[in-house]
Amino acid sequence: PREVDAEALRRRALAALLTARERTALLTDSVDDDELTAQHSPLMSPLVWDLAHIGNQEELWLLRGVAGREALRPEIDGLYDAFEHPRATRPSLPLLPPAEARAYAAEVRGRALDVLDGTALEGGRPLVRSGFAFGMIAQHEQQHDETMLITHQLRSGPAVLTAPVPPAASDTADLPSEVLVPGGPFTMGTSTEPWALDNERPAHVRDVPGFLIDTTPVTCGAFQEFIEDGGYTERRWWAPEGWAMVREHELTAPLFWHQDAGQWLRRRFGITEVVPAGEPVLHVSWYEADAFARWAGRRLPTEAEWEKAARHDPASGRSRRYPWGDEDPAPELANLGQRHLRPAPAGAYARGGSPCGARQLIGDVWEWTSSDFLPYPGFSAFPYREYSEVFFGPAHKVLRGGSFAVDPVACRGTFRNWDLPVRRQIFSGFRTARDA
Ligand code: AVJ
Ligand code: FE
Repeated sequence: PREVDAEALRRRALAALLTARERTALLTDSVDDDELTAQHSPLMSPLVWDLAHIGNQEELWLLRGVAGREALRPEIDGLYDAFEHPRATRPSLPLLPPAEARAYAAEVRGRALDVLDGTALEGGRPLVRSGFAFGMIAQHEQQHDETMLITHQLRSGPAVLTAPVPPAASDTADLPSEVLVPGGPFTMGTSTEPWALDNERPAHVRDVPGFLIDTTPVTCGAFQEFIEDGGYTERRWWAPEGWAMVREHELTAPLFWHQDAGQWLRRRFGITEVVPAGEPVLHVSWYEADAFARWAGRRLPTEAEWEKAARHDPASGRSRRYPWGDEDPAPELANLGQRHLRPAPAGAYARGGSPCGARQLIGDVWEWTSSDFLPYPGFSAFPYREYSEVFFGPAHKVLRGGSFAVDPVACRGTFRNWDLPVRRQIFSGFRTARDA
């Protein structure tokens, strides 16, 4: 059985790497070289930077770090170091042109697959045990694929990406607007998920007092009520920094929305459409989510509340890998993997619901929580401080659950994302909560 397990691990790692590269190819082959090297927003890198950065991280972390191979192109390391060059400055760097960036990423990948072939994944060094290093590389690439999809959303010009519409809401007749999660301890984080990143570890018990949480993410329709009730013009709903942001940038609605003849429209991957009232709201900052919640007489859930709603099974007392159980995500359970280029309507994915009755905790939109990004008790940076540790602190807020744009390999009940509270180009939404 040990050999079978090792073979299964290898297949899983290989599949994750291939899936990621297919997505990267789609996102970078769907625009011409001019668009690959252009900067579509000062918030984002040129797509060609992401492409070579994916290859460079794979070279640094896997080829040099794990396999001890000699550097392929050490002279480009600095160009693709995210800490050395802020995004806004990347277009002015002497980046590899598109053909070279593609060839470099492909060369690195060929060698990485050789390393995968020749490495024992069972037992062994912590870095390669259960294929962790390969899983981490696949997750890193998929995270950049989500970043590149954000760049696609920010680019102007006609649509180049298409996807089928997501499933409709179902079995919503008796769906309550909020569900109760009774107070008591639950297990947060994981010590067993093989590809969990350092910030998700270790598993630890948290006592969470009872609370109620929205059954689904907050919809565009609900957010329009906030707007129409003067949400963006009344200081009392806003955190001071949020109010300053509203005033400075004259915000009146989520990013990509505009009004025409009294109707709210939005731009989504190159098309303009009526804002769909029943769909989870997207492209809101933490400050907008926080203000909406205050206006609604509610609050954002804490990160621990979110995870308890998503994972705690009161029948067994244990925490599930996902809201629906321990099985990996599938198309009927959650909207992930860029299969659809938008969230599904609130109330979709009845089969993906959690034990407390909440839906769409995984997939559709990243959900802002009220919590700062902080280490769990017993945290230790692995394998590099730069993945999570340098971002801990009050500057970053935690987002949970993953969006339609994130691949299943980089999304699970314990997965933690973080960003600045002003960010709204990301695929972010939220749900609200209140004390029981
Ligand atoms: C976890 C999404 C915040 O994009 O900055 C990519 C992921 N880390 N390359 C980011 C990441 C290094 C990270 N987030
Ligand atoms: Fe990166």
